[in-house]
Amino acid sequence: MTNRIRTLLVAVLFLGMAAACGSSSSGGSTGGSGSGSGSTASGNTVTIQSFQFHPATLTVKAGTKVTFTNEDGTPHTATANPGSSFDSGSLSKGQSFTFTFSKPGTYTYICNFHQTMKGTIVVQ
Ligand SMILES: [Cu+2]
Repeated sequence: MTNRIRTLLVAVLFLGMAAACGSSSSGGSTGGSGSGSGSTASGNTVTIQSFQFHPATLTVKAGTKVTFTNEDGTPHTATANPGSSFDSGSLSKGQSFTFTFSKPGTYTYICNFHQTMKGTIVVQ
């Protein structure tokens, strides 16, 4: 009886250690390969999806027209914050807003409805 319990305990401990090792190693490998699809990108479009701006940081050259498109069923905005350089107003699903960034600088913006949504446009 006692031996059986001890065997069970050892088995449980062993399984627990194996599980811990497995999860830590797989987490490390996904972190490494995931860097390729980082949130910084070039181009001239920002997609609003799943309550996030994609890419979170977009780098463009001065004079670039940037288009923000909402793909969520929920209305969102792209609103300069701090500052008042641009404001898309409420964008329903499928609607987009285009703004020309003519002056170099770093423009941070939020969604007025969900102020935890943050994005950055870097104008070079
Ligand atoms: Cu929003």
